[in-house]
Amino acid sequence: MVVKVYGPHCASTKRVLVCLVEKEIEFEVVPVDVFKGQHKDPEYLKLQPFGVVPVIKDGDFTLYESRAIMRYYAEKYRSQGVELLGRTIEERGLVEQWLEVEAHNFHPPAYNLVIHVLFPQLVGATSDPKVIEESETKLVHVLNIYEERLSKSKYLAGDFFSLADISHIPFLDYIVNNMEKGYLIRDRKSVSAWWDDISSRPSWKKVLQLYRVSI
Ligand SMILES: N[C@@H](CCC(=O)N[C@@H](CS)C(=O)NCC(=O)O)C(=O)O
Repeated sequence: MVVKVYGPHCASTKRVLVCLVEKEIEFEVVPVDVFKGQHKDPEYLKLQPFGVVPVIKDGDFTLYESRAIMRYYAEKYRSQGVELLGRTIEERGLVEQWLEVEAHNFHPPAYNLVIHVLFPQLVGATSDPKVIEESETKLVHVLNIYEERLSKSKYLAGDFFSLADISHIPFLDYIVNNMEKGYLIRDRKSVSAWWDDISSRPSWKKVLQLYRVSI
């Protein structure tokens, strides 16, 4: 059964797509144009009632929330493709810890920067300098903690690539390549080396090449 992935051009969806590529899972994409408001169409809301992308359909099974989708496929296809959940219960615990850190500490200020720095450039949305300043301060604090962690281990959860690393890629890409805020990464030696490593994986290159246009 080929997995259907809705809204491939959005950053949260790319998190899912990288996971599918790493797990060697066949998928097809269904375009959802958020600029045209297609994510609020009644038919789409039947799949994702909160009106955001992504959502996946796997036969009769529907699932939304990008991190939940990644966890689902990493578990379902445990023995296929790259192992993304760690090999021991402790490694799994650390993968979960850093996935939570990504969702609750990294993502909110990174998302606010995208909304207030990148979106105004792309679609003329309004920008609040106070939000930009506060978000950058929060992100600096988070990235200083990452620097400490990554000076001791190659990846966030340990010396193995995992879902925790994947989850950061799309928004880090915005920060480094789309918002002229690459210094946040490049000023931190270990974070910078980690970014170079995870962003040069064939899975991310493939997703970027296929679905580069993103918001
Ligand atoms: N927690 C959700 C968030 C998804 C999300 O924010 N998607 C954005 C695109 S990256 C979206 O659909 N934005 C449109 C909107 O908020 O109206 C997930 O991880 O799946």
